[in-house]
Amino acid sequence: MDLKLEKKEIVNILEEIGTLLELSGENPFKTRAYSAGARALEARTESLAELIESEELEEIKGIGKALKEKIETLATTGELEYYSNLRAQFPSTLFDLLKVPNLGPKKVKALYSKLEIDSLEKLEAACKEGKLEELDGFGKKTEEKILDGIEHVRKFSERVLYPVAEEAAVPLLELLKKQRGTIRVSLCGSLRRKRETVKDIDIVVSSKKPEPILKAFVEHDSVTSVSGHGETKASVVLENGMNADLRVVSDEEFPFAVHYFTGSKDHNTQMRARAKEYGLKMNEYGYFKEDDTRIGCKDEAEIFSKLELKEIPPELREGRHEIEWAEKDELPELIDYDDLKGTLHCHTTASDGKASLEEMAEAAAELGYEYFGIGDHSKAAFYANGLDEKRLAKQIEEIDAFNKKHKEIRLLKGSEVDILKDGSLDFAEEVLSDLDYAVASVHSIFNLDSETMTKRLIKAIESPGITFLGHMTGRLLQQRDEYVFNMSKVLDATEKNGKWIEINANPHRLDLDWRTCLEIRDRGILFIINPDAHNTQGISDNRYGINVARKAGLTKEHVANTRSLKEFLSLLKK
Ligand code: DGT
Ligand code: CA
Ligand code: ZN
Repeated sequence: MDLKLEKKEIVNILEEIGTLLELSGENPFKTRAYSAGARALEARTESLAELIESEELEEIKGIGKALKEKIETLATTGELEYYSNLRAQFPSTLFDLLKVPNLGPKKVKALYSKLEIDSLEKLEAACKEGKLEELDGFGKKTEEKILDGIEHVRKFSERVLYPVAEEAAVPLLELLKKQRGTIRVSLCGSLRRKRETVKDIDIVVSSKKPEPILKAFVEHDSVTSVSGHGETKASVVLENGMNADLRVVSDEEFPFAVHYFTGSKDHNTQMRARAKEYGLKMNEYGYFKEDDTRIGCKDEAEIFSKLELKEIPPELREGRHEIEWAEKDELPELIDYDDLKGTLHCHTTASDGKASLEEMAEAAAELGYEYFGIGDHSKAAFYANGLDEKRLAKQIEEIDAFNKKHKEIRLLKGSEVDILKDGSLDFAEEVLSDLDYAVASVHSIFNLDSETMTKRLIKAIESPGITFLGHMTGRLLQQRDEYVFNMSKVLDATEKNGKWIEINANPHRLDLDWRTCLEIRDRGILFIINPDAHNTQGISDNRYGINVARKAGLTKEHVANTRSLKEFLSLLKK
């Protein structure tokens, strides 16, 4: 019997359904039926296949006919509409609240329905403002406990954003590089592949004497506890709550270990299958012929070339198109970190930025940018002190004055115009026509149905004065889902109207996602990488946007702001 889910997975889903029903205020009998069913199923020693084949499920105390059918559907199809519909009723970030100690479904329901709290961030803010005290059963003490609990959840949550992991990894790599016995060092895992979120840090070192290297690693300042310390491997917990693993291998094995632990798993599986076609077994120690003789490789490039592949950059190793590209010598020459000649979509103190126009411009010039597009909020974004027509006109004058005085960088006039509920814009076309560019963004009313949201976005992108949509899906990593809309229709409209696609480089957003960018890469639509910076340091966030672009296989040619000022201006005119 071919089952899509294992028993344990189904038990978890049944328990979750119980929780979801409790959240939606269902009667306690119904809720309890699911958790009881979950426990009954878990308690049986037979395999799921046996239980289904012998028709015994229904007989189990706690599992009736209805539950039996749901279990069978889950087991055979891997899905259950009832379950997905329930889940879709709540934002996914709401479930994070359940991870806070002592917050059960009942309390979460009260927080959600009475105070509209649906994420850890909102919960934290509400506790700090003392808002929970308004609710029955919550007091000052509870608020303090919840704040501690949030800290705890954050510390031990599964994944962190890329910059958090990178910041923790850099000092470890430096430490390992300077150890006397170290021959080679490489970062591996999702961090080397530049994923948007990272679970743990993987590092491989080559050396003849692992011991002192492992010792230095577990004794590093940032280590709070050691969870494993063997002869060639150590695992530690860092002060930011992350795990880090170090493996020390011989220098002959190093390239294979680095390749293996860089992953991804899917990439590794495909590589192993290809090795097999070449009569080789592949693992983290080397290539092995049928008679077990080992074939060494001096570096990763040689590992690939043994299988007649060009060297695949780590960012592309996600088990997508990379092996096919490497085989046909079609690997893209990935855009690089110093390829951007300018950038757009940045805020100043005129709206919700923390630095003045001059300060932002100076910081951008220091990064080597030739042009820099101001894009403050428009008036509908009143909470962000959005500009009205009059203040925008004044800013345009300031920019003209700046450009007269400064030759090192060209400021471009722009606006981040709010897309109103019906897709019309917060500024009229005549206003937009005074600007060099405009980005249109959704900042409110996220929960429209798909059709309405799709129409709204299309209407905005069809507006003549708009250059691209800002943070198109609205997601906030680990905080807020994308809004529901038909992406391919919006992309069609983007293409048809000769508009661009923003890669918003803010590490909380990384919107558009690299997976989507990869899928649409060859449509001929230009991308633009923008930091959405609200202070001077924020401009450097563009490097996270470059991570996205590289993972999507984009070259310089795909990205509008790799062009010189002159070319860029002529692109904007079109
Ligand atoms: P994450 O979840 O952000 O830590 O992502 P990774 O890719 O760093 O995953 P991790 O740390 O579990 O493992 C590091 C690499 O080791 C992974 O990318 C590929 C390799 N690896 C781990 N487990 C397996 C496995 O079961 N099969 C294969 N083929 N490779 C594995
Ligand atoms: Ca990892
Ligand atoms: Zn925005």
